[in-house]
Amino acid sequence: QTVSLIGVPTDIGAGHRGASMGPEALRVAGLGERLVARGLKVVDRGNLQGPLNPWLPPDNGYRHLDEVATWNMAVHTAVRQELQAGRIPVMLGGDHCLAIGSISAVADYCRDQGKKLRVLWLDAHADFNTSNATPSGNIHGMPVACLCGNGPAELVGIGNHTPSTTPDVFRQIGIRSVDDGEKKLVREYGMKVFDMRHIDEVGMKRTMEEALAGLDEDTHLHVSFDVDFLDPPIAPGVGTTVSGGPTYREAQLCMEMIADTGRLASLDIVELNPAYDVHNQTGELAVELVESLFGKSTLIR
Ligand code: DIR
Ligand code: MN
Ligand code: MN
Ligand code: MN
Repeated sequence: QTVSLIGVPTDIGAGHRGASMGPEALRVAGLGERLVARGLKVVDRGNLQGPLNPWLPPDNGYRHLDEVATWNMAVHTAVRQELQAGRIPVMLGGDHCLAIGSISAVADYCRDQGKKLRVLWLDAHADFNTSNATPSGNIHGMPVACLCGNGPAELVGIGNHTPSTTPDVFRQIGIRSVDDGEKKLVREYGMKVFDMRHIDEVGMKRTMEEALAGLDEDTHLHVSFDVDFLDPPIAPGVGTTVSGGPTYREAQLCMEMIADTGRLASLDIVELNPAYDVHNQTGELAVELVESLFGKSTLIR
């Protein structure tokens, strides 16, 4: 199997500068080499290019909408091309708005191939905001809503189908920060949210069994890993830390159980912000977790 690393060096969707340095921090932490050590073939496609961050206030409820659309069209095309060639695209983010491009491409590919899609959204946030509900205008808080058709035409229309996908494909894990207006939308759309309270009550093992239930050999599994999923003391290198996230061991178990399904077919690693990190600690942790996601275990391989 071949993995394609695709750098997406942008922070236009975020409220803090610096996630644009994420792709290089993941490379410096040895992501490519560690995947090679897993027995995978790795091709690094380098970084996509797009507009710089104009750092403007929200306009009509959105910050940088045109720039976000331009970046995501590039992401969509690149991901579609790698999937078509039979490779596993791994996005090196970049802020979480890039999931609009990657998941719209994955959804189009699944439709063409007659495959089912399951998306695991590992995040402190639900990212289900709209221009009305958002407290910030930051589009990294909106990708799930956009993918489900609730967003601006410039983003909802990316790819061959509108909406790109439906709420039922998502399983959101580790959630602990949902804005007031966003809460209503999450309920209205019936999002399947495994929040931190659920993880506290039933444990990560049972949570992942529930989130992974119903996968079969026709399922394409996409993981969208927002690094702010992790508990802040172990992962300071993100712009929007939220206390009370999964511990190191809970995060490892989460990744290991995903690997055990054998269905992982595409991945986003997003919101790593080296400007907030300490000696690339968070970059190195993200790489360690991705090794587990690709099947590293203590006793077998
Ligand atoms: C907040 C923060 N919900 C917003 N969102 C995210 O601005 O929409 N932070 N995704 O990482
Ligand atoms: Mn933010
Ligand atoms: Mn987040
Ligand atoms: Mn996110």
